[in-house]
Amino acid sequence: MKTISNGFYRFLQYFSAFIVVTVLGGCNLDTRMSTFVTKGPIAEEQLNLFMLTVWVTFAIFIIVGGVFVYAVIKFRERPNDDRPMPSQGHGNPLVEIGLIGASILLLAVIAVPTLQAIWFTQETPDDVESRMGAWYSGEELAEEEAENPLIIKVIGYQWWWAFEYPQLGITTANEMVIPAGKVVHLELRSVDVIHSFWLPRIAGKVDLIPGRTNAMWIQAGDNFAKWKEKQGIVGPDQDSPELREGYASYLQEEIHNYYYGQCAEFCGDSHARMLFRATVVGDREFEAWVADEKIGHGTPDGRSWDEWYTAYEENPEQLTGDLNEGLKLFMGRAKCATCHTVKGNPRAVGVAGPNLTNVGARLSIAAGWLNHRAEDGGIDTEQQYENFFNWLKETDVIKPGNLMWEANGGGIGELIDEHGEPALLTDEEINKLSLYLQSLK
Ligand code: HEC
Ligand SMILES: [Cu+2]
Repeated sequence: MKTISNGFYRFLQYFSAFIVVTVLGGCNLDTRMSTFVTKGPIAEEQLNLFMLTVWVTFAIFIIVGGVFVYAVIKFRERPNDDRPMPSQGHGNPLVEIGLIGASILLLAVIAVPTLQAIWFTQETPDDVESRMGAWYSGEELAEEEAENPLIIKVIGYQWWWAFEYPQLGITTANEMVIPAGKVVHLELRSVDVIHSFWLPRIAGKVDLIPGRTNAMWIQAGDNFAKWKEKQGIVGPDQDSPELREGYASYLQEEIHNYYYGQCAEFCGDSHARMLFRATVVGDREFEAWVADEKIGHGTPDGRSWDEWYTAYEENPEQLTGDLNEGLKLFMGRAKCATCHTVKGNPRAVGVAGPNLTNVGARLSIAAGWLNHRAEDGGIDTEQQYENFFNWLKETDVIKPGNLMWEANGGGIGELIDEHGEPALLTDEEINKLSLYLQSLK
């Protein structure tokens, strides 16, 4: 008898040590996709609500657990115990009504801030300093657009994201770029199944549902007013160049960054590999990025596109060099342009796959699954080359079931050679395509 209980106690000791080490060991809250280290008002609101719920339930846990432990200790059986059985209570109206009342009260305590938070996150605020007209000077905007915040249409595909900027006439994929401290209004749609937009440090989550447009707003960092409030600077009229400078350096140091997002609704084979990024930059940097996206790319050898295509049709042999060879494959045998758009190139206008304008300047491909971001935040070009190469060689291995490999009739998995025989791209061809893609920046 004694040995069994000793063994059991030893087991309990080890088991609790194990639990403490594993649970607390996982307690690094400052990770890339942490919901605890927030960088924007929506995530902050959600965290506050979560913590309120935690405290309320923790209080219930302590009270119920306390009563339980008290009863277990007080009424436990002792050696030679000849006390009478404690009274066996049942149906005490006072206790029952009291418990019902307490539950209702606690639910109310949680419900009110929950509803407030839902409204807060649903309604895009009209923040005067976030209106496009107030900060965007990249080009003249139509009047009603200047009154709005930046709008981004987020479109979910199996298994990647398109980000359209309707006011600016540009589209990018998998890495959205947004200005720091500004309200951004998102319209979320899906072309196939349900996906979910989740950018943990900034905001989450809203579903992308086929046949329906959902809306949400996000903001990386606080606006000027909120920042002042947190600094303890009171009075709405407080404004000065020094304050503005302080606010600017807050954005620069704490908010400008590269944020990690993820599809948060199971959406098929490669759901776990449907990530995305948000690069948060300053206003001028944002404008420069937009300008780059609008221009897109010229030909690899500096000819005009008309000249290039004339040469391509007359005698492609005269277009030499790795980049020209890569582009010839892109437009020809490899059929890349049937699915991908490259701004600038008038014949690369496919829409079944991600827009590849400036894909060489992005820090990841394959919807964030293959990374080439160097430690200093720039591009690790060797890794980038390898990622392009592997992606083109083994798309189906890197993202099982992905639609670049599988697409009916046009997928890269079904290429043919000049004799009409099935023939995948050779390593040499993939090399040239990879170099070409790297040059798109
Ligand atoms: C049948 C249409 C189709 C064809 C043809 C096609 N692609 Fe794709 N491509 C896609 C789709 C769909 C994706 C997204 C895959 C995913 O991440 O799930 C993609 C993704 C990519 C990506 C990653 C982009 C990003 O932002 O993550 C690159 C690079 C790419 N394709 C290059 C090429 C090249 C080069 C070719 C020609 C050899 C090619 N594609 C041919 C449909 C196609
Ligand atoms: Cu998804």
